[in-house]
Amino acid sequence: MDMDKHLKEIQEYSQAAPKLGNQYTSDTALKTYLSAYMPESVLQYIKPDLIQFGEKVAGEYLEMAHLAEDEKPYLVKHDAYGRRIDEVRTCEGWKFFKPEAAKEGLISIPYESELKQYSRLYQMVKLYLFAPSSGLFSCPLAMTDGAAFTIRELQKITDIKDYSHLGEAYKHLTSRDPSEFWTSGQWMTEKKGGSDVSNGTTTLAEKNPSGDYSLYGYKWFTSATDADMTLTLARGIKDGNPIPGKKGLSLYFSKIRDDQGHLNNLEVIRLKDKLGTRQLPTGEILLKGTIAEKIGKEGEGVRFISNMLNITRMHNSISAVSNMRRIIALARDYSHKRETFGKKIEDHDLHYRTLAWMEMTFRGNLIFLIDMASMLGRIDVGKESTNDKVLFRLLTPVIKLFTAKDAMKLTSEGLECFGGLGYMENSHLPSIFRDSQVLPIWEGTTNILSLDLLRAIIKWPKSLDVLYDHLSSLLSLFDIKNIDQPSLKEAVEKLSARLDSWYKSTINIVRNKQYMEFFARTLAFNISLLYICHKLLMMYHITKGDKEFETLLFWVNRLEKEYEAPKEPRMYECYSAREKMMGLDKPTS
Ligand code: UCC
Ligand code: FAD
Repeated sequence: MDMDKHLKEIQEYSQAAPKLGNQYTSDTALKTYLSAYMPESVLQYIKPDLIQFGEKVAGEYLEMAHLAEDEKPYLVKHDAYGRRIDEVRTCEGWKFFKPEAAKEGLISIPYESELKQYSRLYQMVKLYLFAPSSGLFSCPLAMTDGAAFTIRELQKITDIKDYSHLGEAYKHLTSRDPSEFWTSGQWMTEKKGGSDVSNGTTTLAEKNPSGDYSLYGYKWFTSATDADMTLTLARGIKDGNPIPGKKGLSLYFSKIRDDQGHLNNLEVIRLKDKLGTRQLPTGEILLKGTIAEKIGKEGEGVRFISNMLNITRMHNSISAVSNMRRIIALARDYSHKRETFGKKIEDHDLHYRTLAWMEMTFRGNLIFLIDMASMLGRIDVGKESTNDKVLFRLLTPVIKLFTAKDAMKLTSEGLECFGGLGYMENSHLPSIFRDSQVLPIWEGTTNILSLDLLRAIIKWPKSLDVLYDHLSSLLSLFDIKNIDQPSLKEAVEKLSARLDSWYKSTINIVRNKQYMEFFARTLAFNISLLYICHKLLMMYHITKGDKEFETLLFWVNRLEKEYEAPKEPRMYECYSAREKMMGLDKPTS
């Protein structure tokens, strides 16, 4: 036997790598759902753009995204002569995306509003195609969209001319011209609190004789330190003392650099060393008299910045769902290339079943996203139904938390589909998983968002009725008694019974102040499952397609397995009972 030849052959052997096709044309679920949510004429109009963009994100953009991942940003604090410069250096890969985002209209589309109520869905579909090939530039874009939306909302209640720079900023944020386009930061989190912003914010705002403010504080997490501007919270001062609590906080707008390019009285203390999102220059920033303008109403900073939160939470969901789709696309292609036990892995029933689980899971999340983006589109242009505003408020925290958790499960399973290769950094697969782990944390953790849901329900007690009526109307698309397909009949019956029992028990929880908070998370997951199932039922009603039918059955089955009926908490689960039961060991210190 020729061992040299043998060794040469082994060394030269390489496994065929997974490849991405056009990310629009190859996404059957996306195309099907868009047909249901957009008129054919609108879809035909945007199709050429989606096709060209679907091609770009699978080619040139992906290469740039990999570059951004391989060449992490770094901070240069001093120049050669000892001068403090605090320069955040980013690579070509990262820099590539800002002009591209402007040219592709990734922020401007819903503000130009060419397609009226469909503009937002169009934008969000492009962002969905973009996110996993964006080298995390999707993050500054999320905040940019949030800032543009917040400024536009402010315009509705005040005269924008009151704020000298705000109108100008809006133009930059929504520009298609790369030389004009700005990105925005969102500085909320401080050392003492990212969730509890009202109590955790220690940044102080001192009024200057010119009418603007100087900010003094430490922003503990600021993603995209290289943004052009930011919206931030700071605490007012009265009679020489900080105004305590929520009423002390107002919203401020600030440019990061002055016209000469110097930092606006701030220091970048360090860039964070993170589990994922390594492409993103997340820093700690010391505000040393940063010049800012107060915007919105005095003492209502949290309420005003919530506009931004609701948009960035939608972007979070876009990233979650698109990460699911990306890992499936790669795993599916790989399953056709990798052979084990004498056949392709796609031909092993058990592997195929894993891929199918991923696909079905993704589809439910995708319809949730498209539905919410459509709703936001109607709100954007004032064409919302009476229910849209209530549902959007109720469901924004829900979609954010649900899609983020599903993204974690799915991308983990997705990595496993590549065996050991999925664990290799140079495959660029691990970042899909790592970058998903941030999604349940930033923009509000799962618990905080569950409490936000509760807050919305308490504010509008009728919102549960609105949700119930909306889902019931989808059920009534089918006349249960006359369904002749047994598995469909069973699914519709199950859904109907589950919706009724959910409504009754939820009304009871909301009345029961003692356990309300305890059930917030259960409530959020139950609503997600119910909402998705009913939307899939609607989708099957429209398409009568086999795939839509199977997806519906999958999700009704999931609802049956995961639905959690509210019941009195066990002692070990309850803080109030902890003293008696000692469910947890004592803290170490
Ligand atoms: O993490 C961040 C950036 C990451 C990078 C961007 C990624 C984007 C995705 C891209 C993917 C690649 S920025 C930091 C994010 N931080 C948070 O999400 C904060 C989490 N904490 C909360 O959400 C809290 O619930 C708070 C801070 C919003 C509120 O807590 P409080 O202090 O208890 O305040 P209240 O009393 O509950 O709310 C104050 C007012 C109320 O209005 P009024 O006074 O009229 O009753 C609330 O109804 O604000 C209103 N409000 C809202 N309104 C509060 N939340 C909302 C909301 N979501 N929508 C509308
Ligand atoms: P904490 O609030 O201390 O929460 C700790 C735990 O306690 C969590 O599990 C939480 O769910 C739980 N908890 C807290 N309160 C309650 C409650 N009432 N009931 C039940 N459970 C509760 N922030 C910005 O402002 N701008 C940025 O650009 C930004 N970028 C970021 C980038 C990255 C990579 C990361 C990881 C974070 C970023 N953040 C940013 C911060 C992020 O928004 C916060 O970390 C997040 O909101 C959580 O706040 P915290 O870290 O203070 O956690």
